[in-house]
Amino acid sequence: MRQASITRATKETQIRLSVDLDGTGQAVIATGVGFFDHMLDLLARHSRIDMNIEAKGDLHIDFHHTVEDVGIALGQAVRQALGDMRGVTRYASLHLPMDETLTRVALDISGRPFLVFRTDFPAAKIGEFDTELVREFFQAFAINAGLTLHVETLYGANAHHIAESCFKGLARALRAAVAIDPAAAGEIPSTKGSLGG
Ligand SMILES: [Mn+2]
Repeated sequence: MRQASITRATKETQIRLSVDLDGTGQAVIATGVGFFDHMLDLLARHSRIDMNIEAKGDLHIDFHHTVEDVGIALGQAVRQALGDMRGVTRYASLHLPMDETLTRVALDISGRPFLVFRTDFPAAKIGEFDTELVREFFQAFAINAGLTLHVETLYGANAHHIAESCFKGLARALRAAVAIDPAAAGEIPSTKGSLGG
């Protein structure tokens, strides 16, 4: 069963979260940040990873701790659910169009975390949401999930579309990369015989 639950409590945030990599994309999301809930809902729906995410953070300061800590906990859950990564497809990449925006996402479930994030936003805010937090989420998620993750927005004009293309691109790449490769089910997809560093 490729499932995991994480509970994480600090002075800044309290998070309860669970994932099922072999789900259908059902999402129950409540972070207190409307735009972030919208992005996480897309992430679950398009990855087909079931996600239950409940976060209570210090939103009276700003959204930074909540967004980053959900990224950390969600990454930890995905890594735990992957186990020894036996049978996974491992690599995936795609271009994700969203109206005028085009974002390319490439990822490797490598156990060797690395983020390249080449996405600029034409606005500092989407509603109350700081657009710089998109990168913070991707960084926290990639590092804790053990992903090598490259995100590049080739062009785009609308900040909402740009953010959405990044999250949907991540979701679709994750869906393909975590899928069990039927030709190699039971095998660890590495000549080293293990993934994880
Ligand atoms: Mn939208």
